[in-house]
Amino acid sequence: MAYDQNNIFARILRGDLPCKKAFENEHVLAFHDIRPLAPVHVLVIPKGAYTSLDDFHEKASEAEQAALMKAIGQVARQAGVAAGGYRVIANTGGDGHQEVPHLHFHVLGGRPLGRMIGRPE
Ligand code: DGP
Repeated sequence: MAYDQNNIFARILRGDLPCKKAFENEHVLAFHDIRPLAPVHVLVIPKGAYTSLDDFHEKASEAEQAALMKAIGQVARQAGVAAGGYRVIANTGGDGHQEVPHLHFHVLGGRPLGRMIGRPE
């Protein structure tokens, strides 16, 4: 899938749309989800134009890949959920119900999150 330069997270990265920033470095931006599903719900994204995890693994540098992984841990610690536990989710593609076509990790915590996914109906 070609990268859509006008997806919402690309616009946030360009500064065209506001976000409530949680963390930033050279390769990564993290900000609070606009529709939080838990007391802590932060989205961690690479600054590079990658649609999905596959795209990221194929094209991103080692430095970008390491920075994203490290940032997820930093965000969890900074948000105060590292000790109590949290969940990291990367919805990917159609079956994964990915809404925004820019790679992002959801970091969720601050309450018991229940089982990973519901059973199919
Ligand atoms: P996903 O289904 O994994 O692609 O989830 C996309 C998430 O992005 C969803 O939880 C809501 C969030 N989101 C959508 N638009 C915006 C926005 O403009 N700002 C912020 N902060 N989050 C957004």
